[in-house]
Amino acid sequence: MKINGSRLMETIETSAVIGATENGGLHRLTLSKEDEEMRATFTRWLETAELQVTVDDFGNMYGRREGTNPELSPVVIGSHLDTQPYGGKYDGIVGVLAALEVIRTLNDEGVKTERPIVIINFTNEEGARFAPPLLGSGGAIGEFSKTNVYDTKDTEGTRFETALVDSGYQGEEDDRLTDAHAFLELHIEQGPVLEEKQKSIGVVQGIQGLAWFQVHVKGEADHAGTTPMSGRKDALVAASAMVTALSRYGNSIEELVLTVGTLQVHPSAPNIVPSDVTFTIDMRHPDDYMRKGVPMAIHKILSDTSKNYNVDFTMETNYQAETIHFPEKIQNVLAEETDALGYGKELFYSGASHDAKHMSRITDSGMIFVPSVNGKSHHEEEYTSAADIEKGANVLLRATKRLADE
Ligand code: HGY
Ligand code: MN
Ligand code: MN
Ligand code: MN
Repeated sequence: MKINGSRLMETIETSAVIGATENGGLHRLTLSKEDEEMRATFTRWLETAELQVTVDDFGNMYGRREGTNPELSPVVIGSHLDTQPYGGKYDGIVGVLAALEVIRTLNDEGVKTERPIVIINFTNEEGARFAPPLLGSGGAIGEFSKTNVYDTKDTEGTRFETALVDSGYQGEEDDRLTDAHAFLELHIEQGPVLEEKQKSIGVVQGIQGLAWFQVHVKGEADHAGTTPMSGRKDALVAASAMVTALSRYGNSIEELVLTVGTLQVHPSAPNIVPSDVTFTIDMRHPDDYMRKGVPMAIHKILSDTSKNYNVDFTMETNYQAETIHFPEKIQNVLAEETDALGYGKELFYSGASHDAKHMSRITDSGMIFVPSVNGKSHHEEEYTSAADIEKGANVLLRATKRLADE
């Protein structure tokens, strides 16, 4: 039994029209008008595949296919349909639509599984509109509450709950996923490993830990024309020195990655010395012990720099997660099914974060990677070949069926 590759690619291409940018990417922020249209289309696809559709109180969408023994806990497969502001058309989307293709194939073949199968579209995985990232899966397992959700720069100041209600995807807390036999996520690698190793399948061993910080630099507004350079408390000059110092520090430590991805200036007028700057830091490293020391080093850099530029600053941690390790059992299932299909595989840890991290808190979880050309992602040029997507979906089909019959 194999999936229908052309049907899967046609479904992906249909989804890529919703929120399409002129450079072939996607602008489909979670719970935006574009996401609302994607969710409505996805609902139609779920219903056509005879799945029972539910939505929970974080807007996560579930499609359930009954098993011959409905008492057994389900095998859950899925990912996310929301994108970065200028993202690609495969990140997250491949995982959700390949899960749908698995159901379509089982339906076509008239194959029943013992366990139910549930497919999921998680809300706000990207964290590009609301923070923290992986919000839907964190909410589904009760790790995040809606009170600690905050807007990032890309919203018109909409609150998460308002966006949920306005989009029509404010579901019920009782409809959260509470129990699963296993969770599998097919995802593009978003990095260079599979391409370098010339392999089509990644069996993911785990996900590196990370932390998100928000820094607020406090200077003093002044007239650009009358204030001498020497006496200024220029928050933007200070923040620029901080960002450069952080980049130097990130470069000095093996495997550490530090990214300042957003920066806002206030009052942001051409003839006013900036009084306030806020910026975010995304910090990642695979070693939990090593990662623990980094925030202190970052704080020292900010503190020394603030003194040199005569400004104040605050630094808040608004998200952090340990490195997680997927269970051998699931890695073995994925490796054996990949071998049975005759595909080349590589086992390694994920640099990017995924909803499977949260799902691994409640059930045996695992991930299948397919190659990203040039390792590019979170970019409109993101590309994975149809052949590799089809291979990933075939591994997902076989592993799902095997776990649903155990
Ligand atoms: O940021 C991440 O790692 C994920 O791709 N959103
Ligand atoms: Mn993703
Ligand atoms: Mn992403
Ligand atoms: Mn993900």
